[in-house]
This record gives sequence, structure tokens and C-alpha cells, in this order.
Amino acid sequence: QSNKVEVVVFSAPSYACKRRTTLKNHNTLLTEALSILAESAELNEDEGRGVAFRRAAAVLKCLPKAVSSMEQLRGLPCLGDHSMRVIKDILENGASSEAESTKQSERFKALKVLTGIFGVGAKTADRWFREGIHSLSQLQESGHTLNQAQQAGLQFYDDINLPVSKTEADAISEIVEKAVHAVLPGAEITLTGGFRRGKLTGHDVDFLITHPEEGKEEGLMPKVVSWLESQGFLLYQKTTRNSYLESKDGPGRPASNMDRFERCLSIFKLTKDRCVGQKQGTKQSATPIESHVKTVCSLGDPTQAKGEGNSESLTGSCQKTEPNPQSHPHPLSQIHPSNLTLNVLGQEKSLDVDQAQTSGHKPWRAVRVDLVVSPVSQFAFALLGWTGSKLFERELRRWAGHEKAMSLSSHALYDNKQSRYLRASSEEEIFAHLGLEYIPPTERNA
Ligand code: DCP
Ligand code: MG
Repeated sequence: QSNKVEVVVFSAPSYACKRRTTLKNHNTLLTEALSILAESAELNEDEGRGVAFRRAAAVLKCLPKAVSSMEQLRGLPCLGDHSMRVIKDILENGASSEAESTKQSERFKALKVLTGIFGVGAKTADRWFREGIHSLSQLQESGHTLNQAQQAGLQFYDDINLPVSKTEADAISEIVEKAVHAVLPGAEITLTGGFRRGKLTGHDVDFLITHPEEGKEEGLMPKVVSWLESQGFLLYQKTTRNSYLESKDGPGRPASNMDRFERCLSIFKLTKDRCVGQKQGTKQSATPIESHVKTVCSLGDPTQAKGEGNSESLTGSCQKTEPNPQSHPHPLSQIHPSNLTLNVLGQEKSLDVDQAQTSGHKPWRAVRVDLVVSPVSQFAFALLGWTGSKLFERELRRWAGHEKAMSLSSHALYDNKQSRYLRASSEEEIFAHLGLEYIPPTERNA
């Protein structure tokens, strides 16, 4: 009789886009610690280090079992010395001292609070931190001029840092569908981002809009935005014409129809009706959209911000932080007195902090919504590019560039060897062009 203990040695492909990563994570202790270190690196604008920790966390997310010993890891890619030390610490001591001390550090805590403001990226947060601004109240006292995005970000701080549920995302979907169909019947709306990957919560709700007839989608976004504004659904919006010609990751010679993506970064006002509320077992008499419209119309006077101010830059205001209620001790609650004056673009404006503080009691909540319009010829690329996860996207582009001599973006796939664009009308076709097995959205949670 043998008393040898069988050790399960894990293995996985080194590109995350070749792995199937569902939401079932057997190694949350390890991946959460590595994610903290990744986040900290990103907040310090150390992208290389951030990606290294993200890759290490991602490879552990796809394992079929919990890791119990270091020797199980010897066949795995993406685990550098630093990540290995973190894992070892957790296996031996139950926690990573480095991740714990990072979480406790004044800088990390302050940067989290500050980047929790919509429109504030790592650069701005770091500048403020170095000026001694560590909290929202210190930011208020500093008299800094905030742009419109940041002003909205501060005003709806608590709501924006509260995870969005799938139920809320579905209620938003109905509103977006109603808006789009009101201005362009036949247009198609797809929920993308984390919710398409099957996540039950998100930091925002992402949509991709197209029309089966090429060109019909042109000029759609301003009309959708006007409709939403007229119905009182928008607390803030900034529409940008996403110029593909200017984008960094696009191939060198884009076709003429490729500078058409329009994007709207917005904050919706979502009424907490019977559908949206978290109460269990309540009957729904009206459809969410009907009761929503009624309530919003009767509320009147929605706070409307015209998106004319410059947000920190698209990337700045897109700084995505995983909402984590435990690490957010409701920073607005530190603010006194209850009615503050903010210096917004040189104008004195009063900010109703009571309103912001009572996120749990008011009959509505603020939800971040990201709308993207794509011509149907680019839809598959846009869908693949906006479904994520961010690391999955990055790995797809790395695979395309390094292994296939191709350039992949949310607009197109360019074959550098053949010097031509490769067409695709589905995600499956793009994976096939890339020589990859098709991975469905629910398995792209790298
Ligand atoms: N995306 C990207 N690069 C950006 C912005 C977005 O690759 N600068 C893609 C990948 C994301 C998707 O768009 O998965 C949606 O962006 P989100 O930041 O909303 O990411 P998720 O929806 O995945 O996360 P969450 O659930 O927190 O909203
Ligand atoms: Mg999202």
C-alpha cells in the first residue's frame, strides 16, 4: 500500500483569452489580495505592475479548485516572484501582510475615496493627495475648481459607489430601449460590460446600440440624450464623438467610416419603484417603465447638468474602481455642515449634501450608464470590445498583436501580413480570425 499523497498540479494557457473563466472563483482570498496590489499599482500609475498582478489574479480565477500548497502552482503561467510571495504568505498565514498594509495605508485609502468621485482619475487624485487632500471634506474646504463631471460625482457620491444590481440594470435597459425606439425604431440595444458576462452587480450599466441598416445609426446619440433629458432621466451626461482616427490602439489606416463611434457617459436617475426596490415578495402591478415614467414625471425638477464642462478626460472619468462597500466608510458622512458651497467653475453653487447623504431614503438613486453607438459593420468588434473583462480585452489584443500580427480594436481587426481588414459579423467570427476557440461572455471573467 502506497502512502504517497497525490498533488493536483494546476496548468493553464498563459493568455487569458484562451482560458474559460466563469464567476465561480475558488481562490477569492488569493485573488482579492492580488487585486488590491493591482489596484494600488494602478493608483500609482504603475501600469506594468498593475497588469502583472491582474494577470496573476486572473490565472488563479480559472482554477477548478482552491490552491492548498505552493507546489500545485509550478505549472502555472503569469505568477511572478512577487505574486508567489503574496500567495505563500496567504497559504501560510491566512492573509497577505502586504495587501493588508496597503489597504490600511493613508495613501491608498485617500486615493480610493478621491477616485470614487466620478470624473477623478489617478492623476488628479495623486495631485490632490500631495496637496494634503485626503478626504471629500478636505476637497470641499480646498476651494478647488471642479468640472461638471466631478461636481456631479461629488453630488451623487454615495449612490455612484453603491453597486448596481442586475434588477436595476434591467430597469435601466427598459428606459434605454424606450428612449432609443422613440427616436429610431428598429435600432438594437445590447447590454454589454459585466452584466453581459453574467455578473450580478456592477459599477455601471453598459449598452451598445446599433441599427441593422448601416448609416441609420448616425446622429442617434444626441436624439437619445434629448429624449432622456426631456423625460427627466438624466442627472448628468457627456457625449463624445469617439474619433477612431485619434485612438491610440487603432490600426494606422482606418477606413473612412471608422470615426463614427459616439459615446455617452451619463448618470441616470432611477426611481426606486416596486421593481427596483430590494424588498422580497412584493407584487408588481405596473411594468417598471410605466411606474418609473409616472414617478419621475411627478417628481419634476430633476437636477440636470448639461455636459459641457470638461471631464478629466475620457480615461480619467473612466477610471473604474470595483465598488467595495466595506472599504468605503461613506466619506460624505464626514462632511459638515449640511449645506456646503462649492466653487464650481468659478461660480458659487450650493450643494445639497442632505440630498447626497440620504441615498437610502430618497425615492430614487443615481446610476452610472455608459451608452455607445456603433455602425452595424463594426458591431461585432464593438460588442467583443465592450463585453470585457478589461483583462480579457487586453489579452485578446496582446494575442492578436504578438501571436497573429493583427491589430484588434473595438472597431476592426487588421491583418498586418495581408495588409487588410478582416470582416466579421459575429464574435464567433472574430475568435475564428484570431485562431482562438470561441469563449462565451460568461467565461470571459478573467
Ligand atoms: N472597456 C475597455 N477599456 C476601457 C473601457 C471599457 O476595455 N477604457 C471595456 C471592457 C469592459 C467594458 O468595456 O469590461 C465595460 O467597462 P466597465 O468599466 O463598465 O467594466 P465592467 O462592465 O466589466 O465592470 P463593472 O461591472 O464594474 O461595470
Ligand atoms: Mg460596466
